[in-house]
This record gives sequence, C-alpha cells and structure tokens, in this order.
Amino acid sequence: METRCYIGIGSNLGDAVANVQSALEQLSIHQQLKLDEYSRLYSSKPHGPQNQPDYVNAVAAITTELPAIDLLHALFHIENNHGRERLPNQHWGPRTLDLDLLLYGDSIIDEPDLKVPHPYLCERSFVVYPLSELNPGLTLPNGTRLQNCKNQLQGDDLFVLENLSHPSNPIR
Ligand code: ROI
Repeated sequence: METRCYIGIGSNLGDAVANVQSALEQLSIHQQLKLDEYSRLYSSKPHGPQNQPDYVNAVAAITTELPAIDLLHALFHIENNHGRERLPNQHWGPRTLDLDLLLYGDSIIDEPDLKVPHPYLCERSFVVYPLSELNPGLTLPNGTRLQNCKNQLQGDDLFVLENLSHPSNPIR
C-alpha cells in the first residue's frame, strides 16, 4: 500500500539553493520513494532565533510503501549526506539540510522521536505556502483545513525565488 507523504525541506548554510535542489535530486533517485512533485523554492526569514541566515524552503510530495519510521530514517540518511550534524542544544540553529516528515497519509503519530503531522505545520508560513501550492484543498488529519492555516499567516516573511529552473515535471 502506497502512502502519500509531504516532506518539508530547509537549508540556511552554504549554498542553500543547491542544498535544497540536491535534496530533491536524492529524493528522486531513492529506490523506495517516488518523488511526485515539489513546490517552488522560497526564501524565508528564520522562525525561532533570528541570529541566523535566511532559509531556503520547499515542500516535496512523495509516495512510498515504507512505514513512517523507515521513511524518517531515509530522510536522516539524506540529511547526513549533506553534512548535517545533530548537535545537542542546536535544536533551533542553522542547518545545511533539514528534512521534516510533515504528513504521512492521514496518520497521526505521537511518539517521542516522530510526531506527524509536524506539530508546527500550521504555524509556519515556510511550510504552509509551499504545501498549499501542491495541495490547496488539503485537510489535515485533525480536520484543520490548510487554507485556514494560510489565512492566519501574514505571508510577509517569505518570497518565491524566481528564475530558478523548475521543470513542471518531477526530476525523474
Ligand atoms: N525558519 C525558516 N524560515 N525555515 C526553516 O526551515 C526553519 N527551520 C527551523 C527553525 C529553526 C525553526 N526555523 C526555520 O528548524
């Protein structure tokens, strides 16, 4: 059984655009995932601590037969390929690549190391805007409409990075 999942992608260290594009590439070649589509890339002001560079963010839609925990580990693997270090006390700090499992079908998962839907999904413009590009009519598993999340946000803390090659078809 295939499950439709949404992955949040973020980077604010090094060449952040290249990091996000390379993450999309790695999602597209992964044997156990199918990259269905992905949003445009956005530049966004840091949420949380402000003393860090702006982020580049995007959202990818994938389908997979992997259980959620295995998908999470696949995402960690891709993060690690991009030099991601998970340091203690760096929870809200800058990162070369951050991959968040935003949604796993309609599942609600509440485990110490895996919370789905992502707990802050609805409050983060850098997730809500690109996600609504892919699925504007989306309803979250708790019944919240994505459009309602969007209506609560100003959307003045992010903008679309234009002039990037964005094939309308997935990479593969
Ligand atoms: N802020 C933005 N704009 N984008 C992110 O991907 C992001 N990721 C984070 C925190 C530190 C919460 N802030 C962010 O983990």
